[in-house]
Order: sequence, then C-alpha cells, then structure tokens
Amino acid sequence: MALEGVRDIWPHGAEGLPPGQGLARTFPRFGVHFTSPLPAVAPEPSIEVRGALATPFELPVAALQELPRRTLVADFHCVAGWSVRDQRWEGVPFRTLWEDVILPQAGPHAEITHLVFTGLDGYRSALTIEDALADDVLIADRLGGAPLTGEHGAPARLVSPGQYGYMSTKHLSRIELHTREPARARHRSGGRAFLLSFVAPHPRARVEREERHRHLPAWSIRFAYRRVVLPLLATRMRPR
Ligand SMILES: Nc1nc2c(c(=O)[nH]1)N[C@H]1C(S)=C(S)[C@@H](COP(=O)(O)O)O[C@H]1N2
Ligand SMILES: [Mo]
Repeated sequence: MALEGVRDIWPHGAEGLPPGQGLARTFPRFGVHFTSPLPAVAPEPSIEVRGALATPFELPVAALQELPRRTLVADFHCVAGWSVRDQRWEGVPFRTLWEDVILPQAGPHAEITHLVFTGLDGYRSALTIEDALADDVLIADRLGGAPLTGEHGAPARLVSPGQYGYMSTKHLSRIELHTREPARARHRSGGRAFLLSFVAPHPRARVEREERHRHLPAWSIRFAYRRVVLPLLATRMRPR
C-alpha cells in the first residue's frame, strides 16, 4: 500500500495546501528506506540523550506516558511534494521534554544551537533549537488513536509539521545536543538513499516558506520530484 497513496498526488485536492504540494490519497511509509525492512524495536526501547550535556542519559520510551501529553492535529508535508491532511498525533511536546527532562540533566554547558535526531535505521535530522522548541513539535508515540505503527515510526518519532517531513525522524533512538551546526547531520547516504540526498536539504525546511533545499530554488526542484522522483518511487516501493 505504501506507494498507492502518492502515485496520483497531483493536482486534485491541493486547494489550501502550501506552495508546490499535492494531496496524497493515503499516508505512505516514506523515506530513505524504501525497500528496507522495518528496524527491529527492543522490548523496552529507550532514547539516548547525548552530546553537549553534563550527564548523558537514556529516556525509556515508556516514560513518555508519565510526562505532560498533548494531542496535535496537523497536516504533514513531504519535500517530494505529497501532503496528507489532519493527522492526529499524541505524545509529549518536545519543549516539555526539553524543559522538564533534558535541561535539568544538562548542567552547565555552552549554548545549544542544534539538535540531531537519529532513528534506529541510522537516519538523522538536524533541527535548530528554535525550530525544535516550536509549539507544534512533538515526540509522538500514537497516531490516529492507536500506537505508532512501524510504517510511521514505532516506537516513537519526532513530528514537526511546520517543516518538511525529512526533519521528522522516525524510530527515534538518540537526541544529540550540539553547540554549532553539525557537519554531517542529514540522511545517511547508503546505496538506496541517493534519491533524497542528491541535493542538500534546507537547514530550516519551513513549509510555508517552501525551504526545500539549501542551494536550489524550490521551483526548480518541484518538477523533478513530481515527474521523476515520485513516479520512480511509485514503481520501486513495493506493497508489503
Ligand atoms: N528513521 C527515519 N525517519 C524518517 C525517514 C527515514 O527514512 N527514516 N524519512 C523521512 C521523510 S523524507 C519523510 S517525508 C517522513 C515520512 O514519514 P512517514 O513514513 O510516516 O510518512 O519521515 C521522515 N523520517
Ligand atoms: Mo520526505
């Protein structure tokens, strides 16, 4: 089912979507792992917190249940041009995790400017601290009223709906604190990853500003995605 949804994203239903986006019929599993199996999840998974902090620690994913939680309904936008509307995520606002859990363990440290979020599959995204602390950024463990499925990032994922989907690391296993922009913070370029790494992603990736890529103007890449990348993926992404 993965690719069914993005095969015909354009142009129906695009009214009111951000610039350059089309509506996907279903919320696909998408990313640099098109044909990879889902990463194995430990029976009691946890998220490592590392980098520029006094005491690195592990946060059990189960602990998300004990923190102040929030439900967030938001559209989700992939830089390749598909969007889905009104996804209902549940989890802990990242800002709550930051203020209540991470900062108390951080001790004296230089100013944090970036956070790197790594997934069990090795995927990485780097957010500026400003973007990570935005109102609508969540560490989500539920979607649509049910626990997060493997397709959408079990056991927990970052969700930053104001940014293109590549910032929203699935299968979250590590959060790193950085005091400057990390050099190699984006998707790992494995053999299968080239489709998403052939152009440098934008460091902010704000959807409303159409910040798709660091160097290329958005319009130049829309066409390539719609005519080349998505159709290619549609034939390569197999139903599981
Ligand atoms: N761990 C991990 N997270 C990831 C990806 C990935 O390949 N691995 N792909 C990203 C991209 S490009 C997008 S658009 C969204 C897609 O989320 P979905 O699979 O829930 O639709 O996940 C993002 N997070
Ligand atoms: Mo994406």
